[in-house]
Order: sequence, then C-alpha cells, then structure tokens
Amino acid sequence: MSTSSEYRFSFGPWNIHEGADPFGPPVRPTVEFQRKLEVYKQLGFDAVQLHDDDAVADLENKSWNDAQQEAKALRSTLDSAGLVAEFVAPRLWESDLGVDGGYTANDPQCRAWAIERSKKAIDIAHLMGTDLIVLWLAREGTYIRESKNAAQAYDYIIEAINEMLEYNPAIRIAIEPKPNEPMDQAYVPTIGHALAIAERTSAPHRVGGLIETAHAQLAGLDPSDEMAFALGAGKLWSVHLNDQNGLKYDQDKSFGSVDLRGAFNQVRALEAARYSESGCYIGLDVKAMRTERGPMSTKHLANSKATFEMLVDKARSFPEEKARELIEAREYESLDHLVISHLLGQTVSTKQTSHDNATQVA
Ligand code: 3MF
Ligand code: MG
Repeated sequence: MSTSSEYRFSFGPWNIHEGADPFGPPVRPTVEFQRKLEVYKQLGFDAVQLHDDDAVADLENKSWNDAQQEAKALRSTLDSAGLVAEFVAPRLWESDLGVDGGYTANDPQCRAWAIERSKKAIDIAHLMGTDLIVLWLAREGTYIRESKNAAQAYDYIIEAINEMLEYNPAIRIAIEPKPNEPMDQAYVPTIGHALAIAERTSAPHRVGGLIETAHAQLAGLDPSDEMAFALGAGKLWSVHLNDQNGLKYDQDKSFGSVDLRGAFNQVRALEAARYSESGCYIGLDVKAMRTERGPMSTKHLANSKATFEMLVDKARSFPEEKARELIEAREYESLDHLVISHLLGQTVSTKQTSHDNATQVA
C-alpha cells in the first residue's frame, strides 16, 4: 500500500541546521539555502515553508525594490526545481524592535513596525505564489504577568490580524499556537485560543490554524484531539509534525520517535478528515540531533516522512470492524490491546477478546 503519492510534504529550510543549542556552538557547517533547495525533491518533498527573511535574506536592510527582485528570483528557482512555497511567515522575533514582542509590544513604535513587517511578508507571499501566511507568535507573551495587560494584548493581536486581512483580501492566516518558549507565558497557547481569535476578526473564514505536535504536547494536550478540533471546523490549514519527550524545551524530535501511538492517532485524525484531499501539506518541523555529523543532515526529515507513510498504512489497515464491536460492548481494555497489537504487527482474534469477556472478574 503506497501512500506517498496522495499526501504532499513540506518543511522549512531551518529544519536543515547547524546543530547549535543554548549550551554549545554549531557542530555542522552552514548549508547554503540554494543547496538545501536541491534536496527537497530528492527527499520526496514538494513545498518549501518560508519565513519572510528566508525568502529575502536581510529583509530589514534591503530596499523594497531589491527585496521584490530577490523574491521573484527565488520563485523562479523554486519553479525550475518543481517546488512551490507553502506559506510565508513574518519573522518578528529576531529584530531589536521585536524584543518585547511585535503586535503586543508595549512600545507603539514596535507595534507599528510589526504590522509593517507583516505587510511585507504578505507582499512576499504574493510574489511567491502562496495565499497562506503563518503567524507563530513567538514573543507575544510575557516573562512576568504584570508587564502586559492580557485583554489588551489580545485586542492588539486581533487589530494586527485585521490590518493584514484588509491589506490583501486574498490571503488566509494560519495561527501556529505554542504555550511557551521563548516566553514564559505566550498569548494564543492552543488552537482553541487561535480559533476563538479567528471568530473575533473581521473575516473569520480567512483565519485558521497550523498545529505543531510538540506545541500541543507542551500545553499538556493531545495533538490528535487538537487536530481533530481544527479539522472539524475546517481550519487545519497546515501541520508541523514532530515529537516531544515530556515538558521540556521545545525538542522538535522526529515524528513518532517518542510517542508512536500518539503519532498514529494524529495520522488517524488526518485520515478521518481526508486531509490528503484538502490540498493542504503535511509539514514537518523537526531538528536533527546535535550528534549528527555534517555536512548536511537530512535523515530526520526522511525518517519522519517514512514514519508518517507507515502510519498511514497502519491507519488504513486498522481493524475498524473489530474496534467498533469492542466500542459498542464498552470493552475498552480489549480495544486498547487491539490498538497496541495492530501497531506491533500482531493480529488479535475475536475469540481472544470474547475469552477476555468470559474470564472477566465481576
Ligand atoms: C517554533 C516554531 C517555528 C515556526 C515557524 C513557522 C521556527 O517553535 O515552531 O519554527 O514553526 O516560525 O512559522
Ligand atoms: Mg513550528
């Protein structure tokens, strides 16, 4: 059962990286953006996720004319490589002006800058041929509760989104929620918050979400339920599949590498909603281990994609009929074992489950 042709996959250039962490310098050489683009197709990926300054390096210090030329040049490079841009995301968190956040900064000049920069990202998206803008609200939050007024901050976020929606009526905005890191407490920590905000904007149908597995896990939530919630609202416009080992720093581990059953359930939620037919991409946001040797480490990308595809097969071959019978009989212990057996490639006979019933201690 080959599934690779039905789903389309994407990742961002930051997923091929130098391996630096807060306690150590880079351990692999920097790979030229151009060189990264060459491996997309080899690895079976069709789309590139971009920050505005991935598309136009050093965006803040370029004339708008030069920026446009660069974006156009990248578009034709992607075209000739058979690639498309999935989305463009304004990278507000690396500028001096974004130290206290962008849209929610206490300094009105910083808030104005954040909106102007977001409009540039929208123009770049247009030049790159995508209508999808992703907002990861990195520094929109607080280190100490008293430094910002949360109700006011949410109003600022909604005002900023409204300005973006008005600036280009063709765009859609997908909010990527995350509960913490780099902030202690981030605004818009879950997809529930993101979709509630969407409803408060001037064009709710143009505001949806991107769910990252690890971000949901960091909020103590089940990623598959988060995805199902957004899918039910028709608002899951991209995903960042990865994994996370408990409530630590954001790890971006390979998909399924910690919680394989959780990964299976995410795939099951996507399959149930026929996500492969939605036109949306299966995006990855994964980091290579620091121990990987260079010059370019891409195994984490290939492995995550392969795991996803194996789990699609597992979702499609799941014994649904048997599961339904067990659900009807409220035999959840047996259902639990059915899932585990299926993931481990074993079949459980119905006989075995009815035997369980017979020997059950009242
Ligand atoms: C941080 C993230 C971000 C976003 C990216 C796209 C750098 O935890 O997940 O990755 O995915 O900025 O908006
Ligand atoms: Mg992400």
